[in-house]
Amino acid sequence: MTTGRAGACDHVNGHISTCVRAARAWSSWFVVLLLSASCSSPGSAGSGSAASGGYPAFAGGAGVPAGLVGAGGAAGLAPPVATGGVPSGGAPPFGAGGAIVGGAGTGIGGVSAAAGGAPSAGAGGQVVRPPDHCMDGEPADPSDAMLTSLPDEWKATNGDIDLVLPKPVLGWMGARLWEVSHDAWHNVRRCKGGGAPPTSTAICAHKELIPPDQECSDAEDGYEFLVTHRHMIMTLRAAFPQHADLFQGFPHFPFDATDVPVQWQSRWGTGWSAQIQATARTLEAIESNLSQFPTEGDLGKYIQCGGMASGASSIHGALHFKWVVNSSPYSLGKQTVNIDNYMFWKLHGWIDEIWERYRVAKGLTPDEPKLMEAMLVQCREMQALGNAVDPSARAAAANTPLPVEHGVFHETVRPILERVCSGCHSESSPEANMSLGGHISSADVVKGLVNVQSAHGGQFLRIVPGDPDHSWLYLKISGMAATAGCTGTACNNEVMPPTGQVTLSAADLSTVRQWIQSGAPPPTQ
Ligand SMILES: [Cu+2]
Repeated sequence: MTTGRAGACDHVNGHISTCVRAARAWSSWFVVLLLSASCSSPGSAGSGSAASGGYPAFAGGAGVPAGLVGAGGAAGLAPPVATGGVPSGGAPPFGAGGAIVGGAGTGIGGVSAAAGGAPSAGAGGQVVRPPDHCMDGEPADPSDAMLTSLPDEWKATNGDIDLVLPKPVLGWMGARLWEVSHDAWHNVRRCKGGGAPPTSTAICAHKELIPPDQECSDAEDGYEFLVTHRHMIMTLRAAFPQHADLFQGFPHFPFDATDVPVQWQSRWGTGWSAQIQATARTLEAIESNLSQFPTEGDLGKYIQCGGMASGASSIHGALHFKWVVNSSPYSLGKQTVNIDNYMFWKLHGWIDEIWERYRVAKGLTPDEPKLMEAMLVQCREMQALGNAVDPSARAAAANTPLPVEHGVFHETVRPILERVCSGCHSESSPEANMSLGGHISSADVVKGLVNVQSAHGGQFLRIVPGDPDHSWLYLKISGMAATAGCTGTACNNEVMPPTGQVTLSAADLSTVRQWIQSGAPPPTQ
């Protein structure tokens, strides 16, 4: 693939520059660097021979751009990322030793060694180091040639269809522990109050991995949210270059049911809330709304967190939860597996696109050193998190038999929660740190509810025995949260479940209410 690159810096319809589009097609950020060398500084030495000579070698699917080194001779990548402070796990700075051409040279020191599979002296006196996907990018996966661009379908017993990435892609991600790393990436941002209490976040035992910027606490967290998902998107597009459209976002926010695949249309429900529509319009006109977001991180925080202080829900959450198939093993609402879901990439691709438009409007280039470094840091972080989590421990827990239980909660309330809520609030990835179903005993579900502080309900407890009208869970499902007088900075008044196909009947509501009213007793064994 030799998508147009030379002189392809003009902006398309005020959208992302074609350079970036081309970069994304192949798409490791290190290719962005190469491209930006030719895009952002036309006329520089970097836009000349070495750069052009290098692209086909990489884009042709070899994955490892041996051709770059060959063509470039002594050209070394000007490494804006290698500015120190990168927790690089021992990899030496790359590009060192190579001649830097016009500040935008091409070719990566040591990549030639990686290409051979064994470290050896690189050409031009380059530093030799082992292959490093965070710096080299991922090679195209052989299975790419056999894929179609169609997602797989998973069918629930009620006929709901979940769309899932093709099996080879799931295998690729699994082999790299992406599901667990991505899950841990979010959880580790909830260890210090990002979500309370951290019931299922074993990752929090790894204190050294807990970032100071916890979920939704500040703009830095918002920035990391954008960057880490871009890291994943671009890596996948590099690994499956012929099917990069699997990881392409919605072309615009799905305002109408017809904007989403036909398999999801039955779950459209009542559409979007007025607030989400307003948020979407703000983002779709991002070039006119720059002043609302002083920094990229502010934009990321707005997308990820919404305006929780004012009770506004986030557009990221709304997109995640609208199409949840509760019983799906690939549920969009289950953080442990949601990256398997086709929709995950549609929604995150769209978010990434909005962010890129913001960057372009702000005059930020794809090779901005801050971004390059942040991408590398996020790649390293995911790797460290994946290594810290032991997937076999998780599997063992899933195989532990549950106790036999009885009682009102277990027999009447639990089935409702299981049907309506467990797609997002499961034991394995409890949204808001609250498990309402999955492989968990009813005793533990109740323990996580009764007299437990709510995560996004201000002063409210989840369940106050005998008092449904002051129990945040009941207020949320009955639609009374907005008028309940939640105070503080963590009030999300959105009705649960989110607007979509799954609904609670009046009978369901009264079952839950009666259980709370009678003192919310735990199950018996
Ligand atoms: Cu995520």
